Amino acid sequence: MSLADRVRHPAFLQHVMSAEAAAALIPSGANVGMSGFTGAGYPKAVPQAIATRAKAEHAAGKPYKINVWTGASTAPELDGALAAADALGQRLPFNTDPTCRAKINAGEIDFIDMHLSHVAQHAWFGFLGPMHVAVIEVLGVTADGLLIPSTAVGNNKTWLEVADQVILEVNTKTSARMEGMHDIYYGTAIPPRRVPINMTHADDRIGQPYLRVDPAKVIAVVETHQGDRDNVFATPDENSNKIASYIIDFLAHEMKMGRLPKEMLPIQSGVGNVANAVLAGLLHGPFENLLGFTEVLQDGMLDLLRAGKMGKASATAISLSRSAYEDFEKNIDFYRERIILRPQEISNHPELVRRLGIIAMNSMIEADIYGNINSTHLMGTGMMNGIGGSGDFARNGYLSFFVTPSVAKHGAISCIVPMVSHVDHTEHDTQIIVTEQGLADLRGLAPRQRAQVIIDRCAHPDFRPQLQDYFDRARQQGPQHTPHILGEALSWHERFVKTGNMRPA
Ligand code: 0RQ
Repeated sequence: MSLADRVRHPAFLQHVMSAEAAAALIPSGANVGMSGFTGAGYPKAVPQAIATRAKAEHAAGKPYKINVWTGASTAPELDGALAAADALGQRLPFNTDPTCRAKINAGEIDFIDMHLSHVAQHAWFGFLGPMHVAVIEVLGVTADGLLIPSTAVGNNKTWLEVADQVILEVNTKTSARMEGMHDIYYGTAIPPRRVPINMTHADDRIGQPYLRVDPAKVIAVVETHQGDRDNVFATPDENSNKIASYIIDFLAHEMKMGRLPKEMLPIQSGVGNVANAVLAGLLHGPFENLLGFTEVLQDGMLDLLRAGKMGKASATAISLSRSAYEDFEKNIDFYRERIILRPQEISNHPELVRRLGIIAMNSMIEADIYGNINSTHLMGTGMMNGIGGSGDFARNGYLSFFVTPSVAKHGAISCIVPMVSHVDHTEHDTQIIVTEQGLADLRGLAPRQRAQVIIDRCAHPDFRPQLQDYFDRARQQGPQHTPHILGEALSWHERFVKTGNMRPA
C-alpha cells in the first residue's frame, strides 16, 4: 500500500515531506511528545533525522537538544539514536534503551520516572510545561481526517490534543487492517469535572476506533516503511518456570478457598521472561475464559488468545516478537475480535484496576524483609528502566504479586535484603512475593510476621542465615514495630559496591 492509499484526506497529503525536512521544523529546546510504548508504535524516521540534525548542529558548534515524552520505552531508532547524538535534554516517563540508560546514569540526560497512568493527566494539568510538537506514528488517515492508530496507543490521544504542532509518521509496513482494534476514550476531563469511567468489564469498549487531530496543527506527514523492533524473549528458564508454577498453584488454591471467583479475574502481566513464563504456565493451567487487562500484550498473551484459553485482552500496546507479529498479521480478523487497544490513561487507570479486580504480576529488582519493593534502581543510585505501570496496578489490584529470582549476578547479589536501596512500592502495596525458592503470602500479616515469612520462603539458602541473623539482632533493639538496625541496613549494598559480592568475606 502506498502513502496515498493510507492517507485518504487531501489536507494531510499537502504536508507530505521527508523526515529530514520534518526534523528541520523542530527547534532546539522543544518539548516533543512522541508515540511509542514498549518497543511498539514509535516513530522511526523522524527521530533518526533529528539525531542526524543534532550531530550536524553540534559539529557546527551549536547546541541542539530536545525534551522527549513518550508513552513508555521505544527502540534504538528513537531513544538509541537521540541519546547517541546527545540530542536528549529531558526524557520521560520510561526507558529501556541501553545507550539512553548510560547517559541518564552519567548525569547527561534528566530522566523523570513516572507512573504511566499519571503522564497524560500531568500534561493536561500543565505540570510538565507546554508541548511544542508531537511526532506520532499512525497507520493511515481516513477520508474524514481521523487517524488510524498503530501498534501502540500510549499517550497519543493526549499528545495530539495538547501539542501546538503535529508531525504524523504514516507507517505503510504495519498492517492497516488493525483498523477497528482500538478504543480511544475521549471522556476524560480535568477535576472538578471528572465523571466515572463507564467500564465494568475488562472487554468493554467505551470509545471510538480513531484518534482525532485538528488538521490545522499538522505541519508534516512523513512515510515510514519499517516494522516495530523484534521483541524477542528467551525461552523461560528453570527459575521462571518455578515462579510461574507457584503463582498458578496459589491462584488455584485461592479459587478453592472462595477468595477468587470461579470465572477468575482479569490479569495484568509485566514485561520480561518471568512474566512470559507465567503466561506460558496459564496456557497449560486449569483456568479457562481468562481476560487480560494489562498494558503490554506480548507473545504469551497472543498464545493464550489463539488457544482459546483467554477470551479477550485489553492493553495499550502490542509488543511482539517477529514471528508472533507474523501470526498476528496473518490472523488479524481473529485478533481484532479479541484485542482492545486503549490509551494508557485507561489501560492503567487506578479507578478501573480497582473496580475490575485486576490480578497484578510485576517483576522487581529487590524486596526487603518487610515487603518494600525496588523496581527501578540498581544499588540505590543507578536507573534501570523506571517504575512503568507497576505502581498503577500494584496498589490498586485485587491481588498484587512481585516476582524475582532470589539472587542476581550469578549469586553475588541477594534480591531479598534487609532494606531496599530505593523504594518504588511500599509494604502497603505488596501482597505476595515470589522467587524460585517459594511464595510468601503477606496478606493479613504484621511487619515482624512478614519478615519471617519472606526470609523463610523467598530468600536463597546462601543468604538466609545472614538475613535471619540481621532480623534476630534487630529484634533485640529499638522499637519493635519494624525492627531495623539502621546503621547496618544498607551494608549489604555497600559490601557489593566495594567487593562485588553481598556475601561476607
Ligand atoms: O542486569 O543484565 O547487567 O546483568 O538488573 O535484570 O533479571 O534481566 O530482569 O528483565 O526480568 O527485568 C525489574 C528491571 C526486571 C523490570 C525489572 C540486574 C540484573 C540485570 C535486569 P545485567 P533481569 P528483567 C509493566 C510493568 C519496572 C517496570 C514494570 C522492570 C538487570 O521488570 O523494569 O514493572 N520493572 N513495569 O543482573 C542489582 C539486584 C538485581 C540486579 C537484577 N537485586 N541488584 N542488580 N539485577 N536484580 C511494563 C511497563 O511498565 C512498560
